Amino acid sequence: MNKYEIRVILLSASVLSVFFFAILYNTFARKIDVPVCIPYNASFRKSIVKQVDNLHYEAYVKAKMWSYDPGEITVPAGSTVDFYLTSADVVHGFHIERKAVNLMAVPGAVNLVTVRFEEPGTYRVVCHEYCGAGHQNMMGKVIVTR
Ligand SMILES: [Cu+2]
Repeated sequence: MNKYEIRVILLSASVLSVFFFAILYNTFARKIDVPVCIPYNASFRKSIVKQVDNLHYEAYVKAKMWSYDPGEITVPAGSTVDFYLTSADVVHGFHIERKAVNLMAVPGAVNLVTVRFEEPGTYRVVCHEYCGAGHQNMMGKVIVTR
C-alpha cells in the first residue's frame, strides 16, 4: 500500500464517520425518526386513518398516479401519526411541509415514519419523485385542528 492509498482510505473512513454521527445526532439530539422499511403484507389492505389511542393515529397511505389515498388526513393538535406508506403503481415521493419527512412510496414495500404535529394548521404533502405526466399536481394534506 502506498501513501496515497492510505490517504484515500483515511478520507473515506472520516467521511463515513461524519455521515454516521449525523444520523445519530439527528436521531437522538434532534429526535428525528429515521424511516423504517417494512415488508409489504396483508396488514396493509385498505388506505385508512385509524385512531389507536388518545392523540395517536395510524395512517395507511397509498400513493398512486397522481394522488394519495387518503388525500386528506385530519388530526387534532398534539397528535402523533404513524404513516405507513406504499405505492400502487410506480415510485412516488412523500414530503410533508415543515416536517422532516421525506419518504419514497415504493410498490411492494411499506415505509413507516412517525410524526408529531404540535402546531395547528394545514401541512401540504407533495410528491417529490418524478412519477409521470401528472406529477406536478400530486398533493395531499394533513390538517391539524385545535
Ligand atoms: Cu410524483
